[in-house]
Amino acid sequence: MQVLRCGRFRLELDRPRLMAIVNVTPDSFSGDGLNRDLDAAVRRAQAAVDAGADLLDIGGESTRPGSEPVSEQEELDRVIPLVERLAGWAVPVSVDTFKPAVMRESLRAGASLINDINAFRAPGAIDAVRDSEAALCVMHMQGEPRGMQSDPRYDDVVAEVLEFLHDRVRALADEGVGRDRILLDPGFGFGKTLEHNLALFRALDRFVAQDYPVLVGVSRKSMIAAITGRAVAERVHGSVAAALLAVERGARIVRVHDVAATRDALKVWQAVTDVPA
Ligand code: HH2
Repeated sequence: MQVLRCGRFRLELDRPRLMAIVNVTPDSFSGDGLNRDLDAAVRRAQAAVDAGADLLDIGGESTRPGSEPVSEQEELDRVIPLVERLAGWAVPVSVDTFKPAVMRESLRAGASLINDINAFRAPGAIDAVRDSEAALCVMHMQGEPRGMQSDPRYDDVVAEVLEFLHDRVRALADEGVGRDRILLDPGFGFGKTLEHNLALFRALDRFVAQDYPVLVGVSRKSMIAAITGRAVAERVHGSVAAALLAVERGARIVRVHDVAATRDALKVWQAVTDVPA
C-alpha cells in the first residue's frame, strides 16, 4: 500500500482520497473563489470536510488560462491566515502555489502539502520545501497560465509529460527529498488541448506505473465543458464522471470542487470494487 508522508500525517492511499479546492481568490474560473473573506473560507473548508474531503487545497492565485499574476504579498495575505486557521484540523492542508516565499510561510503556518503547478522549477522552490516533512505535488504545465492555451503543441504528449515529471522527480531526489513525499500530476488543462487531455487520460495507467501516487484535477475544467457543452456551474456530473474514471485508472487523489457528489460516486465505486470504505 502506498503511504504518503504529508507533514504530521501519513496518508494511506489504499483507497482514493478527495482533495477539496478552497480558493481564496476573486477570479477563479470555477466561480467559487472567496477572495479574502476568511470566515467564509473557513466555513467552506468545514463544509468540505463534513462532506468527506480528505485534504484541503488552498489557492491564493488563479491559474486559469489568461489569469493575471498576483504579487507575493497579496498571495501571502490571502493564504496564510487561512492556513493558520486550518492547520490544527484533522485533515492535511495543502497550499497551491508556485512562489517559494509562499511555500515557506505556508509550511511555517502548518501546511502539510505543497501543490506546485510549476513543479518546483522556480529558483528557491526546492530549497523552500526540501527540509520539511510536507508532501509535494509535482505537476506538468506547458508555458505559463497567461498564454498556455494559445497554441499548445507536443510531438507525443504522453511521453513528453512523463519525461518532464521524471526530470522534476530526479531534481527533487538529487536534493534529498524522499520518494514517499512525492505526488505526480499530468496537469490537465495546463497547456493542453482537449485531445492532449484525452490522450493523457487514456494513458493514466502509464503515470500510475511510475510508482508514485497520481493526483488528477479535472473538476469543472474546460475539458468537461468541451465534452458536455455545459457552463461552469453545470459541470458537476461531467466532473464526477471524470473523477471516477481517473480513480478507476489508478489515480489515488482527485482534486475537486464538488466534494459531496464525488464522495457518493467514490463510495459506489469502492462498494463495487470491494476497496475498504
Ligand atoms: N488545477 C488548478 C489549480 N491547481 N493543482 C494541481 N495539482 N492539479 C490541477 O489540475 C490544478 C491545480 C486549476 O483549478 P482551480 O484551482 O479550480 O482554478 P483557478 O486556478 O482558476 O483558481
